[in-house]
Amino acid sequence: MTSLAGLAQIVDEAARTATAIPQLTDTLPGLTVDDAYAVQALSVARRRARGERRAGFKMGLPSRAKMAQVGVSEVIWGRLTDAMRLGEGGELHRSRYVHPRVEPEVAYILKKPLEGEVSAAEALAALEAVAPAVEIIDSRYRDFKFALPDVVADNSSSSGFFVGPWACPSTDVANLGILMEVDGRPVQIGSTAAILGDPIRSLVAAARLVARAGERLEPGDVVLAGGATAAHPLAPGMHVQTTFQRLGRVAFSVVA
Ligand code: OOG
Ligand code: MG
Repeated sequence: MTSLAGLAQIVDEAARTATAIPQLTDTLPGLTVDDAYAVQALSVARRRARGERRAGFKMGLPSRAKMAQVGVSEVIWGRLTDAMRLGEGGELHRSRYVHPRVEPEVAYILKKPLEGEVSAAEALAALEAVAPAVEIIDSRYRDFKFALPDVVADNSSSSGFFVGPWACPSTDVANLGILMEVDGRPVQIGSTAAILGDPIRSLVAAARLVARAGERLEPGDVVLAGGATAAHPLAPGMHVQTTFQRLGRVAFSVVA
């Protein structure tokens, strides 16, 4: 059987070279979710060895819209590096991805650590700031199709993120309207309440789930709370603008 390190190399190379691969579970139907998280950790260690730095964590599939879109119904998480952070108002290069999609999220940045079982009040007290954000997800699997262990091993499709203006941590983001437009045309409309009822619950879940992997959320970490709506496929020439009630907007253009 292929080692976990061997699987980490496969998913990391697929991401690095923007090449679609078959699902790991096609040939390894017994791959467990725990093994998949170990593969994820090893693949992100390869990025770190190339000089990428820790930037935080992303939560995945916190909303029904997202679960329905990909057919996996469990909250998952992944790791962010500084190389994934894209410049707000800037450009996204389509050729660096296999089949990128964009989804509206809420970003938190921490000023205190969070570890294990924490309350929503403790999570709020650990916040430095909150911001509107969009995540660029790019499953490395052919046709964006995967089972739970596949997507977890593939760092939960992490590939990029744009963060808008940081706001005061006491800003209530529990139920804010979101409008995502492509070239001025609405493509997704939703609310931050789709994220586990309130995105702060996603931060609480992040503290709990990363602790299972022996890690904790650290001061300076960015945590993406997860997609509030289904994700929208990206193509060169598109201008994407996502407006969040109260928080402001995040915009970028897609180039070849
Ligand atoms: C898995 C990652 C999901 C989210 O915010 O729900 C995710 C995927 O849809 O490829 O990032
Ligand atoms: Mg996401």
